[in-house]
Amino acid sequence: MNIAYISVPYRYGQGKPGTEQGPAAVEQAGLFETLAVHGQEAVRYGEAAVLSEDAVREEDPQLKRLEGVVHTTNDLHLIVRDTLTEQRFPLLVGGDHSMAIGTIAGLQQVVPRLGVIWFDAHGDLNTPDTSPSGNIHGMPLAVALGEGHQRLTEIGGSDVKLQPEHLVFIGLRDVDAGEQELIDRLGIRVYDMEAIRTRGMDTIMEEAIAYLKETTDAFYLSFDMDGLDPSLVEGTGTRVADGILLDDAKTVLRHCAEQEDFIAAEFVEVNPLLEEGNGTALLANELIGNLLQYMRNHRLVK
Ligand code: DIR
Ligand code: MN
Ligand code: MN
Ligand code: MN
Repeated sequence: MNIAYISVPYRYGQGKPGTEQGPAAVEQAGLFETLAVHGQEAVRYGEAAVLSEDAVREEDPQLKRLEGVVHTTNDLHLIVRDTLTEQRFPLLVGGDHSMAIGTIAGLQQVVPRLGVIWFDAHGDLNTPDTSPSGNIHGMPLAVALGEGHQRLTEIGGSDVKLQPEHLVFIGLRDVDAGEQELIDRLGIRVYDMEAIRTRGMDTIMEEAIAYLKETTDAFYLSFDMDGLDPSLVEGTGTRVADGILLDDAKTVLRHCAEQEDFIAAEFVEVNPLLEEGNGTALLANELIGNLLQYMRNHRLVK
C-alpha cells in the first residue's frame, strides 16, 4: 500500500482556468478504482494548499501569479519530502506544470542527486527574462537548475536542486530561444520527436535511464499531458502538433516502472474545461493504471 496519491488542484502557473480541476477530473475518471485494482489504498493521501483566486494578483507580467505559485509549491515540497521519507511513492496529479518546482524541491531533500525524466512538448526552461508569456509553468526546470526568481529558487532551501546532467527531455518540440540557449550551454540531454521516430522509444528509454544512472541516486518522471499527440489530449492548455502516441507513452512508463530507483511520478496539465467530455482525464487515469500495472513488482509497491 505504498502509492501515495497527492493532488495539486491549481492553475496559477498558467492563464487558462481549468487545471485546478485536473485532479477532480482524474478522480471522476476512476482514479480511486485504478488504485484499488492495483492493490493500493483508494484514498487521496495528500493535497497541496492553494490560495483562493481573490488572494492572487497578476502583478509582474513576467512572473504572473507568483504568490499563488510560491504558496502551493512550498506546501507541496513539504508533502513530497515527507511522503518519500515514509518510503512511499508520491503519485502526483495536477495542476499546471509549475507544481514541479515543489515536487523537485521535495524529492531532492531526500535524494540529493535526483534525476528527472521530463516528458513534455516544451522545455519549461524559461526565466522571467526569456519567457514569452510570463507564465511560471514554462519555468520549473530553470528554477530547479537555480535560474530565475529567488522566491522560486529558494523553495526547499537555497541550494540548486537539479544538475543539468541529471535531466533528460522526452518529446521536446516547442522550444523558445532562451530555452534553447540554456540547453546548448548546459549540454542538456534531449530526445526530440525525430530521435523517437528514427531510434524508437525502447532504445531511447534504455539510453536515457542508463545515462541518468551514471550520476544520480534515483529519478522521477514528470509527465506533461501536452507531450502526447494533440489528437489524444483535447483537454490540455498548450497542445503541440506531432506528439507522442499512446504506445510510445506506455513504453516510457514501463521503462521507468522497471527501475528500482524510480521514486515518484507526476501527471500535469489536465484541463477538463478545454473539452466537452472528460477524455484527457480518462487518458491520464488509464496511463496511471498502466504505470501501476508495470510497477507491480516494484519494491515501493508492496
Ligand atoms: C511556453 C509554453 N514555452 C512558455 N510553455 C508550456 O510560456 O514559456 N509549458 N506550455 O508546458
Ligand atoms: Mn510542461
Ligand atoms: Mn508542455
Ligand atoms: Mn552529478
